[in-house]
Amino acid sequence: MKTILITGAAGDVGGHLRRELAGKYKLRLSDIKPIKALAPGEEAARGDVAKMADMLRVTKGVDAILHLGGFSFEGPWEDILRANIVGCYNLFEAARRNGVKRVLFASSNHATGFYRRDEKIDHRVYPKPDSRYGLSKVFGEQLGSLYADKYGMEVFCMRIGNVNVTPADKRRLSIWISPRDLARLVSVGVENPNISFEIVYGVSDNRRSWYDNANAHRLGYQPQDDAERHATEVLAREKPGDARGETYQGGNFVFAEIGGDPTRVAPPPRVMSKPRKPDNGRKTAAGKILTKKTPARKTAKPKKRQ
Ligand code: 15L
Repeated sequence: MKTILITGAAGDVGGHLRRELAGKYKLRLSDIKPIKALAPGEEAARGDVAKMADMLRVTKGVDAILHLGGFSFEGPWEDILRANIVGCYNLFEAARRNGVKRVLFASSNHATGFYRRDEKIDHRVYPKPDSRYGLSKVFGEQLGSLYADKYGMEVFCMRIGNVNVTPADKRRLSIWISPRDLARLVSVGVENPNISFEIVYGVSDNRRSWYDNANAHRLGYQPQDDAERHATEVLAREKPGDARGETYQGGNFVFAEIGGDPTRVAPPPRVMSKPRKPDNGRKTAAGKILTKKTPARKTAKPKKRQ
């Protein structure tokens, strides 16, 4: 049985996953807070993500890491910097030094929170963080990309919506993930043998989803839950929200501390197209690109019929 390190294991998401993954993996649970009441198959390894020595100790000898640790909402820059930037770096670097290849990174819907609710986005969109917190999640994803390319690590970034037993409000009807669907997604991240660097959305199969989660499905994710089952109940207790928060996917994170006019949010730059072969040469009729090294073969002009 594989041993998985869960950082930030004392939090709510950690609690759901401990229950859902019990018996499937051995769990090493790490958090800055003490973890009490260990279940069979669990061990505790207390550690502060901001301390490299702690991360080197807790990452030793595991098969994969699920990095939930750090600040899980908007906060002062000093806290985000310590827990989510320094902490994330320490985690990846400690994993690399200890030879742990597989890291599942708990990214967030707030990495793309400045997309509008009338847009459907996939894993290839340009990030549009809605907060310092969202920005730290973009940092974590890009750190994962660096460690995958440079050191051959296998990094699975899950842009998690909101983990709860039932969806809490109207916005969450689009981004909710049930604990058991999250456990399914985590299992894909741990077990799929062909992961180098991937971004997926951590959401259930919600009818109102703002995400095209084809990449997760391609990798084997089969969510079973849909927030719609709870929609009548959720909408009946919904109070009218702030129009600014209603426009963007990130909700309240978007308009917290907002200074400018939120209707003027810039469209994403056109930089996310697929890389192409350099077309610094001419193309043959078959579409082959000719560079200086591969000159065009002279083709004889068809002779005119006499
Ligand atoms: C998140 O990323 C947070 O960790 C969580 O606390 C929720 O606020 C969630 O997003 C959300 O958007 O509902």
